Amino acid sequence: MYTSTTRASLNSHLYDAGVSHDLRHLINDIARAGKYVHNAIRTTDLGLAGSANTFGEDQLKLDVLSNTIIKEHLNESHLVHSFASEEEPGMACLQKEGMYTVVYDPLDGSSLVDANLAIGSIFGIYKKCDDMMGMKPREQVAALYLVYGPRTILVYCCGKGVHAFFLNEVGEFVELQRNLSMRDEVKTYAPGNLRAVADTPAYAKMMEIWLKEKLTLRYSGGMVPDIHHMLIKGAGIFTNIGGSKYPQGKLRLLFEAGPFAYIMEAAGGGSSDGTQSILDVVIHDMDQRTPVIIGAKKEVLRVKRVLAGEE
Ligand code: P6P
Repeated sequence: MYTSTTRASLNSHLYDAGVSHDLRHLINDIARAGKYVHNAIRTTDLGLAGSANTFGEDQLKLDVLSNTIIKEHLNESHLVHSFASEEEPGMACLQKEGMYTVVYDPLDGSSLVDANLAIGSIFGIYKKCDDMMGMKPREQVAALYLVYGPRTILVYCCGKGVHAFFLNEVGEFVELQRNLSMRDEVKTYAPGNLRAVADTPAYAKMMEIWLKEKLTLRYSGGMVPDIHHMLIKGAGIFTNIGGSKYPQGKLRLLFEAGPFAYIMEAAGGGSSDGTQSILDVVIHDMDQRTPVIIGAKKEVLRVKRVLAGEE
């Protein structure tokens, strides 16, 4: 039985880690929003909201509710100058005096909820700006995600290690594991957008290599639990590359790939869009998609070589 008295709270951890007061307060406010999303997942009836997001995807009631919950908490923090949500078009200003710009996917993988699979919320935090065009995910000052599964876990990074917390019995995020780190090992693989195997021979070759090496498949269809799995185990590789249906891959640079690349590389792993670190991909569109290769650093390099026909 865990008791919060024996484990540092998220707030005390952030304070002891020397995170600036403003960023500490913002992360605490995002964590508070996560508790309400955790509750919404368990109590909101499933089904379509009757609206569509900027990608033309049907929004579930939960997508809309999660987006609203997070937006309200960002507003209440009085620390957010502007934000961009995967569920809304463009950027919006919250408070002129705010110090940060927050980009987020309020409920990634929400279509998995009716199958009772784990899903998550993803956040990237930048110094305040009014226009992100020309910027890169490397400019993030923090990134965090929550994964809503058998337990609700929050993982954050502010550039001083990657740390995990769980929502305990009294509704407090308490420390689960400090300094998550990636070994250069790949025992499991999480290959997304497998439909691309049919029209991308190099992807088919990569699958053959992993099958011949008898790696263990660990793929749920939810980016957040699938990458969290690697960070907690300290090994693995995750891919979601382009094909005919999604030429640039299915995943979004700003809301999904950028925050995870920040966290994964801070944990000693690697990330790539097939050419360069995802952190160095220039943002030219808020809805930009990107191929994603992320996980153990050496394996990311091998995937890059195979996809480039160099191996
Ligand atoms: P595929 C969920 O819809 C999502 O955005 C990510 O969470 C996940 O990794 C990906 O799409 C799944 O893509 O092509 O495997 O269905």
